[in-house]
Amino acid sequence: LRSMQLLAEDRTDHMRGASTWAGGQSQDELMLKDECILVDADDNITGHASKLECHKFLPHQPAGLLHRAFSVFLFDDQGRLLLQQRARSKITFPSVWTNTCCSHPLHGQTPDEVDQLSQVADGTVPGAKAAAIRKLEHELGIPAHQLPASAFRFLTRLHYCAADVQPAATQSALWGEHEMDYILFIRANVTLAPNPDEVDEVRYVTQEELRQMMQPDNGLQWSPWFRIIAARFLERWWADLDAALNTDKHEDWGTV
Ligand code: DMA
Ligand code: MN
Repeated sequence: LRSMQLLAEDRTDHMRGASTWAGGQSQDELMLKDECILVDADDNITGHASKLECHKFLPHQPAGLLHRAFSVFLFDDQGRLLLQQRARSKITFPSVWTNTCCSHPLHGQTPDEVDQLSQVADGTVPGAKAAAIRKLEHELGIPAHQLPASAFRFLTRLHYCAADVQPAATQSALWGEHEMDYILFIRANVTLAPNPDEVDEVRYVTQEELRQMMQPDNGLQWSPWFRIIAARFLERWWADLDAALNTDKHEDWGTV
């Protein structure tokens, strides 16, 4: 709950034009510590900046800073997709339902999480995969040995921007995402131990169950990136899951 307080204070401070940020608790600390990789619209690396800087949507920076991200879609051996509901204490997009795990490859990690464009062009993206393994363990408690890098399939990149309007706090969006999102599929049977700082709920769903869950009348909130990916790609890739996981049929490494 400390995060929530800091969040409220921080929003107020930004509205007054000041900027104070008291670190100390995990979500706030990660906002300062995590150094995201800045890119241009062609995914060329232009530098790095804190997660806080990247995700602030302010008058002088209305779309934040474009940075790299990844979105993992993990399926079990029955072809069900693992969803998570983000923790209510997340600073950006709290409480929304979304795909298995999302985060950012970071600057300055060991093993290296910064992919060169040659590693995008050849589809290997070891940096994005290493970041995915790190965060699947952090958010969902999946041991790394259950997630060999070779089991991930890099499908494509999506460039999107979405403001996070949290009506309880303020009418104006102060946070958002502006990302070059690497979409990774994996099929693995895993053990879960969700981290309550990150995840409120997890659920395996079939395609039909997801369709039901996403009906507007049942009132669940969905992350904007998940809604975009669901509308543009997920249905056809999931319907053809063996090919998506085991062949190059749905790979598109050249297009953003
Ligand atoms: C950011 O995810 C990445 C995407 C694709 C939205 P996140 O906010 O869950 O990142 P983190 O868990 O590192 O805060
Ligand atoms: Mn981001």
